[in-house]
Amino acid sequence: MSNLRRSAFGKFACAFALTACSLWGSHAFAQTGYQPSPENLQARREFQDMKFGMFIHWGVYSVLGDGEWVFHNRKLMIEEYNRLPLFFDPEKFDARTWVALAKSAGMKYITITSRHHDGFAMFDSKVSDWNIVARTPYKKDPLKMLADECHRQGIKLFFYYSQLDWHNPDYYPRGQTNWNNGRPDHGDWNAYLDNYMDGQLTELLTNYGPVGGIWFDGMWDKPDADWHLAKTYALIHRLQPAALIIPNHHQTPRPGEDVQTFERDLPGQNTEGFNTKYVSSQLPLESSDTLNDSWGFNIGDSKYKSAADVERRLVRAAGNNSNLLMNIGPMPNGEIQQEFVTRLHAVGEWLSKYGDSIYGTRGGPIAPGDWGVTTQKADKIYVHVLNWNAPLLALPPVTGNITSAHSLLDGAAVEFTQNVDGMVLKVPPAKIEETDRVVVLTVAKAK
Ligand code: JFZ
Repeated sequence: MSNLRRSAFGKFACAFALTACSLWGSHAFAQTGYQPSPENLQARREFQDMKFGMFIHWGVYSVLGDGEWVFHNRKLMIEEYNRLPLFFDPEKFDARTWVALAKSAGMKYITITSRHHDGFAMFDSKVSDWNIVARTPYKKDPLKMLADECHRQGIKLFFYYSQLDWHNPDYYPRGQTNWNNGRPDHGDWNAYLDNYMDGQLTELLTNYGPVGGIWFDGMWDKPDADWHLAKTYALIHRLQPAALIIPNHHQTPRPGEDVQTFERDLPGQNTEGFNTKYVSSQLPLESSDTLNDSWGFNIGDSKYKSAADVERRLVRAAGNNSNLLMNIGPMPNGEIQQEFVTRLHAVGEWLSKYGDSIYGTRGGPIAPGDWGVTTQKADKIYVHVLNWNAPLLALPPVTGNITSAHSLLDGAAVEFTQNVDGMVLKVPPAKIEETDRVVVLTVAKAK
């Protein structure tokens, strides 16, 4: 969608962003009085400990190799798009390979598109036959295989679920991304939300074992609509109390939501122009991004980020107390292109050495800066020097007395001074290709 963002979509996004903040008020209070259950609070802590996840955008749109917005971008008619499932037969799809790749990258959870804006269900849904089992020659449920494999390999599985639907006639009145694709000019919004969406969410939270949560997207298409959030959020928390609700609505979190996620931005940064600058101090945070420049498979997109770039984004996310959800768009035959595999393996290799300074940590205690960030866990503070060339690094004071400092990589002692005004570290010289120089401070809690 990237090239779009600067084109039609960009104009739409800015217009949309402007309207959104004014019109949200009316339906802001989703699950008022929501008290997260003990299981949900535990799941939130585990989510924060995981730090790194694999985002997967995969659907019948992958066949056209032009991203997940191709239905909209080419202004296709429904009967034209209805042909796509006929060509979707991912004989090379292997859940074990996908889950093993995520694990080899050091990723602890997977978030996959159970259905995107084209409304096509990538699972065996009895709510509608617009799904992979009923409409493709593949006739199998890849989410079932993935769920079983994730449970087998100890990886948590989350489902991306689009509230926006360009295919269902009951998605009516239409939204800001609408075009005349042949749907009748009438429909039943309540039936869409209460029967169709809640029906499919019930299937996803009943037929696939324990689910990490639901990653919603698409409310931005109808900013002033009543999305029945209170009912839908209560349904999810009733069916699976530990499931986390993660809404990509780019707005201030509402009651009933369990994680705040930022798209293509670190928390509070709004370089994309559609993210809120509000950062919750209560909810776990997540930042999503693409390994190349596209969410869905895009045959012409070779703008790959380097492994070092991904590592730095992961470190900066952790330093901002956030997870990183890094996206790949598998090919229509079910294979994952080598350029993604190579980079993910390299990141996994890096995490096998630096993982202690990421997993299970929280951001801080020193605020992020251009020079780098800090993460903390138990009596350790990890100083991640990402962008600093001088031999000495002066940092603000921290609570407690630093009793030792050493390089995470080789354990070598690091010289430091500490007083009430702060500390000065003698930063180890950067080694070739060293993405992140990590100095581990051991802190004795102030008496
Ligand atoms: C949304 C989806 O549209 C996209 O396909 C992908 O799934 C991504 C993770 O999330 O991307 C958006 C949606 C809305 C805006 C920007 C990106 N917006 O409102 O500016």
